[in-house]
Amino acid sequence: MNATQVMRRTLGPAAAPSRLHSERVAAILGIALGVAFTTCFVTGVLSHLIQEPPGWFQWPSRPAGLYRVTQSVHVATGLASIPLLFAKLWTVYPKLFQWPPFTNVAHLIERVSLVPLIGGGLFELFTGLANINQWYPWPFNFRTVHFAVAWITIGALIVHIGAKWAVTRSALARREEPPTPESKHDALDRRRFLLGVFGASGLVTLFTIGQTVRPLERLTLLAPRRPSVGPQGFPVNRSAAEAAVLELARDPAYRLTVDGNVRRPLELTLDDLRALPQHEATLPIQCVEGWSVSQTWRGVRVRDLLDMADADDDAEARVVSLQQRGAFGESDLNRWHAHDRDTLLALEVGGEALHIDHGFPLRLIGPNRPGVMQTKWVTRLEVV
Ligand SMILES: Nc1nc2c(c(=O)[nH]1)N[C@H]1C(S)=C(S)[C@@H](COP(=O)(O)O)O[C@H]1N2
Ligand SMILES: [Mo]
Repeated sequence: MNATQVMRRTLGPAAAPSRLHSERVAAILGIALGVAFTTCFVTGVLSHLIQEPPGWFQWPSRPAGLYRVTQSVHVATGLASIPLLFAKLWTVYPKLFQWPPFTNVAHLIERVSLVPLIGGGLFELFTGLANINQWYPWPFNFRTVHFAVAWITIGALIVHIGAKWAVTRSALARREEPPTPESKHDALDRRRFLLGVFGASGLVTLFTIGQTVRPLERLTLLAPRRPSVGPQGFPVNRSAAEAAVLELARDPAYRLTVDGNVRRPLELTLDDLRALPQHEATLPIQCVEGWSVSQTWRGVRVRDLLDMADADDDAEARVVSLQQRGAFGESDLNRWHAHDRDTLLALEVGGEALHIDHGFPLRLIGPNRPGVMQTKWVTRLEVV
């Protein structure tokens, strides 16, 4: 084959329909994408439920590292899907412009469902990628819209799988006809193409997963965060300056208030807090954006404070930050989280007082929670 032929084979579907655009390649990529999207969807819905629990849902505080796994899988499967989705679109795009556009009603429905499927898939991957880079080039709330479009995309995916089930099965089951030199060549091309695509997907994973798998940190070439870079050796999601709490956090008049539905409200200075029994726990921060890091924290157990304030045994609590604006200024502790032995209002990390960017004077840290619910600069524990 000369160079022009190679070009035509790879770029010119209209000229000579390349075998790379074959049903078999489309089917294999489709299965990989189906698995990745479904995994990403399930872990994403879970993360959403944890952050905005409906009445029937209570996320447990154990196992302590479970959310670290599910959210790392969410971000990793999303990132790995990017090369898969583009390869799939490239494989099928001659069919997207076929004429006539549909032949019967079932075919029409199948084709119409491609709009939310492709549009939704591209939208989810783009907004997710922008979010982990903390780039918000849109006017809407990321999580609400990312969640809504996930349902649209997965709905369209189910329709698509239903419509393509038979084609996929026969494309995968088809026995090779007696090989000619030409067909052997095509098979080799297809195999190389698929290897390239899965290789790209694997490399994306390898070069980003170090943001959460510590031994691979040095390979973190594509992820925005490295788990050992930041004050006290780990990342900061939002600094004290960005949250506009520098003065409040250093104010000698700082107090922790424990109030709400309690029989003995408390007001504690920093020295009061330091004089209480201290407890140590090694727990991860798992940011929803994909990075995570485990640290050893020391501070006062939330359940001890609830006992001191004489709250009910199954009390739930809201943790409130000094931070006035922005969405992360408070978080809720359900029954399990409020009473877990390792849910702390921490004063120290790694044997030092908290850096102000990590939440000095006091931060929440508890097992099995999204990073965004590990509230920093805590000033109030309101029993609800
Ligand atoms: N008050 C307040 N607490 C907060 C945040 C915030 O913006 N404001 N960010 C949260 C997020 S998204 C994460 S991942 C963790 C990160 O903690 P770190 O900055 O100490 O690493 O803090 C959480 N606590
Ligand atoms: Mo986060």
